[in-house]
Amino acid sequence: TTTSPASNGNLFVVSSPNVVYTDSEILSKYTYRTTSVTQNGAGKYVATPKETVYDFKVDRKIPKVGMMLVGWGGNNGTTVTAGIIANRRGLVWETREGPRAANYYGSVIMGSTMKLGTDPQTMKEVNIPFHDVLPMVHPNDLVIGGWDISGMNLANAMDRAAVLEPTLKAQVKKEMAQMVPLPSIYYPDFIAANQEDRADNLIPGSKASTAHVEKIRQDIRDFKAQNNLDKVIVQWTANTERYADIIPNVNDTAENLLKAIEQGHEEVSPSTVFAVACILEKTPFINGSPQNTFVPGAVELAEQHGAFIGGDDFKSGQTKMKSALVDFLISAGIKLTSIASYNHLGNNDGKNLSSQRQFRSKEISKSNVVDDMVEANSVLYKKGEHPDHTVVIKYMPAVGDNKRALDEYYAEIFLGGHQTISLFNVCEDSLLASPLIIDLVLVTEMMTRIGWRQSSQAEYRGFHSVLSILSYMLKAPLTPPGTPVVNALAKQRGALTNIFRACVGLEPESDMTLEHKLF
Ligand code: NAI
Ligand code: DG6
Repeated sequence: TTTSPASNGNLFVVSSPNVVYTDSEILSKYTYRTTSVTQNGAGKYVATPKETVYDFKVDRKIPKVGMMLVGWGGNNGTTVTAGIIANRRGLVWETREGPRAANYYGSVIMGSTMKLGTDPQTMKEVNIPFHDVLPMVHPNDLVIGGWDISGMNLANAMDRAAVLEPTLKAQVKKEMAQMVPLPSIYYPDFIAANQEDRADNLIPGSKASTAHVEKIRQDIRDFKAQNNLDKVIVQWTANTERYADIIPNVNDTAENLLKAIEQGHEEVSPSTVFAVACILEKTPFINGSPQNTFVPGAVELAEQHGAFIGGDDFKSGQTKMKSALVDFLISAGIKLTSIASYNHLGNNDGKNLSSQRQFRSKEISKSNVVDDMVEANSVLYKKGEHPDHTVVIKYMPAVGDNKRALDEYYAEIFLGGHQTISLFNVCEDSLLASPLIIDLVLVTEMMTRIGWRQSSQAEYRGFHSVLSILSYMLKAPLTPPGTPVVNALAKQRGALTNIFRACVGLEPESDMTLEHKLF
């Protein structure tokens, strides 16, 4: 059973001596159980169960939140804006297949459920909407704004994107025509030359500067004040940039990065300037594109300021399938030997990616997504052994946002046999990416209201600046320095689900169902 939706954390209470509800907070005591593994003198693993007790504190007051998008006038920016307006107003529109109503399909927070537990009478699972596990912001309440190097208003930009049905566009057009992106920073060397003709809404200056950082900080403050917001989350959904070179004394430390910006160093990208501005403004910043926005100096700066950052690259269709399918194959004991991933698309993202240096950023983020699963299986793969993996992206204007993704997975099965799986995935790219933009904002915002401490400590603190909990929505998850990257989709969802559960004192989701097996 799935209970009825949206009640902002009031759908259930946890009845436990470890959980206390006050008017303003949920306080829980949670025992985190792990297994510590060492090797003894004889080379044998020794596995020791370990327990750590944490206190979690969740602020129950749902704030008024602003979502500022860099690249607001693009396909994702206009689509997510129209989508939120459509949901807020409960719009219904005609299509050739009949009426369609606004929904949040594709959002794990708004569209999926979590098992709360089992009803002892019926022995059936009780599932609740993910959005109801903690007191979360509702996307309908987000105030939206942002920047774009194209000054087109959002209604015209939505037409340019050519994603939505005309009957839906007609209903949101008036509101979106009032929305005009703020001017942005444009350093032409970082995105494809073929983007130049849309760059008509610019903050003067073509390389990084302290003035640019300060202007963006001021924009955030103004947006917050004008809309009476408690907080703002900024997200990069602008063009994919080329990688920035990592240069000693330039972007390797926080101090050097700030100095490089002050001196107008040409290797500091627009997305890094946005990240730095947000970090200094203590505003969470998420990178939805693949480039290395978070150069080491930016990560260090975020840590120094206790500001949240997350990235990289929205994981929408092909890669989401890959991180689920490869997990399935390898954990089924099947030896994946190659992946050929091809896709073509005709939107402006595809146009930008037709340039080699921007394609290279995307190739990197699409290629590294199976590493952890391969490395974890020493039965199938020798140390350092890897499946072959090729990624091809072609620009095909005619198909617009309707991306075609073809994948061939080739695997070795029992006694030298072969299994070939071919996938043909067609979807409107921006309709898959938009719900991820929403999830990233909702989860990030939630993380700003969660504190933790070990039971012996007096003060609560926040999670690490690098929000690896966002991994489920991202192709190349950024993790705190020195910590492993998890790409396997089920593990990523498990982390998200179980951290939320811990905050209300619930055990991790367990599929043992001993209650159905031992009676
Ligand atoms: P788009 O090309 O339609 O939109 C990007 C927007 O960014 C454009 O309006 C452009 O004018 C603007 N822009 C470029 N540089 C800027 C800057 N410095 N400051 C402000 N605005 C700037 O692209 P789309 O389809 O919206 O995708 C956006 C990003 O998200 C791309 O990097 C893409 O690779 C990434 N992405 C998209 C996915 C999808 O499914 N649509 C999935 C994964 C990642
Ligand atoms: C073509 O690869 C364009 C890209 O921007 C992708 O559409 C986007 O990164 C989504 O990729 P995926 O692999 O998550 O579907």
